[in-house]
This record gives sequence, structure tokens and C-alpha cells, in this order.
Amino acid sequence: MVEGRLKIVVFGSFNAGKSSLIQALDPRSRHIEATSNEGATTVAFDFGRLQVRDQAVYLFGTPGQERFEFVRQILSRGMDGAIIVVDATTGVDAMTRHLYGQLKALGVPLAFMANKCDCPGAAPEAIHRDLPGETVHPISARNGENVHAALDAFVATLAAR
Ligand SMILES: Nc1nc2c(ncn2[C@@H]2O[C@H](COP(=O)(O)OP(=O)(O)OP(=O)(O)O)[C@@H](O)[C@H]2O)c(=O)[nH]1
Ligand SMILES: [Mg+2]
Repeated sequence: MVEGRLKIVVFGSFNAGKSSLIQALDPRSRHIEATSNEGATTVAFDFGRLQVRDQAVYLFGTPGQERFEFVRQILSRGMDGAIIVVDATTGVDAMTRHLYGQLKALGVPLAFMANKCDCPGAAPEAIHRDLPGETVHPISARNGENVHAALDAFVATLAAR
């Protein structure tokens, strides 16, 4: 970790709300399209920056589609913490479990965000039940509810390490 700076990488299944979360945390964030050197595949990631307590937090949003494993690997380098966004209307799926397993194996500090809690069918408590021992913050990236408080709580755990 560089003093005063944190790199946090946002993971999650396709459509979970990773880009929306970064947008909610940093309205000036960018969705970046990058073309691979083969010229064929266009891959995208999100970049946001904000101040949390006395830390400059750099947020990198990864693509959710399985085939972009290589992008996730590149964006993961040197991360201080990872957020896994889960769609609370659909719950913990195979991709979420795959990402969770990988990040656990790396030993990186980790928090879950149960997103889309503004939706009537959202069940953040089911996500919590499926992930024993893990921190799950209920949020809505759409209306911004709890997004800053959740990030703040996560950053506090990183700073305390
Ligand atoms: N109701 C509701 N919809 C949301 C919320 N967050 C995201 N969405 C919607 O869910 C869809 C996917 O959101 P994105 O932020 O693009 O999801 P993503 O995880 O970045 O998707 P990929 O990058 O394609 O994997 C969009 O239609 C969003 O408008 C939320 O908190 N509530
Ligand atoms: Mg996205």
C-alpha cells in the first residue's frame, strides 16, 4: 500500500451493478473502453476516485463477463482490497462464488455489497446467509443509499490493518 492511497477493485457478476456503484460513489468516474492488441475485442473497465477519511481511494470496476478473466487479472495487480457486488434480486450465483474463491485464495481484504436494495424483490439477508462470516452491506447504486457508508466502513477495516 502506498501511504494515503488505496486501490480497491470492484468485482461481481455481469449486470450486478459494478459500474453503477462506482458512478454513485464518484459522479465524475469514467467508463473506459480499451481495445486489445488483437484489435478485435473491446473490453471495458470503470475508474473512479474519491477521498474517504484521510485516504485517496482509487476504484477499478472490472467487467463481469466470464471471458474477461484476463482483464480482471490485470486490474487486480497491487490491490489493497476487493468489493464483490451481488445483485440482491438474484442472489449469490456461480460467478460470484468463483470470484469469491479466487479472492479468498489471494487473501485480499474483502467486502460484499448487496445491490439493488431499492427493488421490491431484493433479499440482502439471503446473501448474508449464503456467505457465512463475510461482511455484506445492503446498498442501492441507483439511488445512492448506503453506498458511502458502506465504502467508509470497508476503508476503516483496511486502514486498521
Ligand atoms: N433498481 C436498480 N437497478 C440497478 C442498480 N444498480 C444497477 N442497476 C441496473 O442494473 C443494470 C446493470 O448495471 P451496471 O452498473 O451496468 O452493472 P455492471 O455490473 O457494471 O455490468 P457489467 O459491467 O456488464 O458486468 C443497469 O440496467 C442498471 O441501471 C440498483 O441499485 N437498483
Ligand atoms: Mg460494468
